[in-house]
Amino acid sequence: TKPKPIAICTWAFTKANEAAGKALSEGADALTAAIAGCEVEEENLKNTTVGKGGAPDREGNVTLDACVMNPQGDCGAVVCVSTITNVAALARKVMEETPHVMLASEGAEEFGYSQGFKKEKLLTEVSKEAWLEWQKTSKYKPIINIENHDTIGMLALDANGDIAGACSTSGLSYKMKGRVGDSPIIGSGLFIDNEIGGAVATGMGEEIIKTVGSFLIVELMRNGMSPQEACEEAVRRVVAKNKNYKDFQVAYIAINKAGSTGSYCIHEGFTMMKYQNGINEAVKSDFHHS
Ligand code: SD4
Repeated sequence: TKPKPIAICTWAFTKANEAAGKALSEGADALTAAIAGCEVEEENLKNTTVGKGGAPDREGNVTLDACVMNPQGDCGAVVCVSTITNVAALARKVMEETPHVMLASEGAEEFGYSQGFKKEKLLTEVSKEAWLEWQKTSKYKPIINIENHDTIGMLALDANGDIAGACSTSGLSYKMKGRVGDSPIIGSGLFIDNEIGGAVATGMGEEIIKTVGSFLIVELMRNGMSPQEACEEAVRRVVAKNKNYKDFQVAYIAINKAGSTGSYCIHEGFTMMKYQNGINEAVKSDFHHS
């Protein structure tokens, strides 16, 4: 028997996860539901790590990264987008309407306008002021779990039992101009194999890319691990490769075909949201280091 539809996402994005979960209950396919969840945070001006209102790079430009992957194994991504809010939906258009997987900066933006996306200013007054304040010291040290809102990674299992995912971020605050993290990189920030399951990441993108975290988790599940065991092993790989792991956060969530879910992170403070059967719950993640 098929599991009941499930939506899970990174961090305590209650509304986003509920939007995805409800969409699934109303019959949406997994990819549509995952993108609907991301849109809630992309449009939330108070979230300074996703979409409009995101923290800018060192030079004051907000640049967004996103990717999506569907149950057929198709994927799409956009990187360094500075004028369009709904970048997960834009990544879907790249997947569906172009012969490519990834478009960057102006190319992605121009393609977006041609698809009906609005040109917008993404830097809000609040984010601008925080950036001006940061400029006084210009210390570049990403802070662990600064707030309870961060990159959104969504995984959805729909009524057909199909799995899809989406990931959307403004990246690390005050990053170098042109810096791209793991979130739009298929296999690192997100990976789906509809025969096995899916995984999505949040945290220090450089470390996630180095260990190809989301692909690793799906492969570990293929070899028999539960989503929980696979997330734990992927975090262990990051920790084993970088002795400075106490200074950054990496967190993963995963789901398998049977509807089991898992989450794990380096440092205490990460939460996964899970929506199933009309119940939206926050699941505190276990962690490697205290
Ligand atoms: C990045 N992984 O750009 C993203 C940032 C993030 O929670 O997840 N913040 O590296």
